[in-house]
Amino acid sequence: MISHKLVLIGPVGAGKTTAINTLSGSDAVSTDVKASDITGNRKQTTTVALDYGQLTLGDQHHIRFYGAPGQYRFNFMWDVLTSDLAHDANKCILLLDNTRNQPQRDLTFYIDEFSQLIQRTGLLIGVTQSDIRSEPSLAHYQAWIDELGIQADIHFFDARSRQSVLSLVQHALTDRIASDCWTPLLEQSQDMPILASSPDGTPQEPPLLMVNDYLGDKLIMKDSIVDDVMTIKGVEGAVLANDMGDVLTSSLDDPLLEEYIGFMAGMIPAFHATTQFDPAKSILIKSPKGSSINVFIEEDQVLGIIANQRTSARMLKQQVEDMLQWT
Ligand SMILES: Nc1nc2c(ncn2[C@@H]2O[C@H](COP(=O)(O)OP(=O)(O)OP(=O)(O)O)[C@@H](O)[C@H]2O)c(=O)[nH]1
Ligand SMILES: [Mg+2]
Repeated sequence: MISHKLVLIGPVGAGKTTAINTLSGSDAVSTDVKASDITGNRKQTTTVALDYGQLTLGDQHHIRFYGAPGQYRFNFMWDVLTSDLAHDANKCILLLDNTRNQPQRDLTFYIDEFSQLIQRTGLLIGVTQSDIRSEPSLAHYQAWIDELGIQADIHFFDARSRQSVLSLVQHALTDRIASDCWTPLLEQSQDMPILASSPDGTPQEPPLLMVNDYLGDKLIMKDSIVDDVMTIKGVEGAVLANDMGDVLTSSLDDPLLEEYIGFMAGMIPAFHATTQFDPAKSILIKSPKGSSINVFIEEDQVLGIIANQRTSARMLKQQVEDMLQWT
């Protein structure tokens, strides 16, 4: 029996747990808990440790699947997966969700976070939810990976359909498993219905999903982001301002700090106009009180977050981006 290992990575809701569950059924091990954060807008559960599943092809091939949690706050498991459990993986599969606001940012973020693993294994990209929103297209994804100088095949697929997941896995192991080994499994799964239950087997209510039109790289922050951000552990205050430096919404009771963030927001367009640098996307400053000020810039909006120093800017940014999905 020849063993193969695949690692599934990608953002919250991309379908890592669903894909492994679709393949392995009741044998799959998942560590999902009820989503208590913004993820709950999209689906009932989220992975906190990892997913595990396996598949056997006749008496020749045994495939193990490891799924990472999507949320950055559980990224200690990313290290465990890449340096231990799945350090000898044969391929890394990046799953993306076509209904998220910024699939390109997701793509860049996960390729960067898992760059060492990807260098060893190569990369395959599977994009779910294209039945809900067809844009961005495969051509968009191709252009983005070309820009990153990465080689990867890209496929739309549905993590709830066994046949669809099997053909993705077949692509991932195309240089290791002959295509005729897949025929019996693919034929058996032809008439299988789309999976409609959550990883623990309970029937799943389809979430009422509001999907925005695809806006390219534009991201719009609503006033409610300030209240949402305040629920993140380690966050002490948040301010939404425009690029003129006007404070739009704030949770701060420190007018000086508010003014300071507004001032920085107002500086940004002038800074772009007078330098040849690319527009800054984020700025991190240590505040006089020993916390850090994280400023995220989105076109004509600026979100300032005061957080304690143990909170990493990278984690904050990803959690904020998750909060801007599916609202
Ligand atoms: N409409 C549609 N739904 C899909 C498709 N693929 C997966 N889903 C649904 O999308 C959701 C994916 O959720 P999970 O599998 O928990 O996502 P995950 O990647 O494990 O997320 P985290 O563990 O939170 O990082 C489930 O509700 C699936 O039923 C697809 O192609 N189309
Ligand atoms: Mg999961």
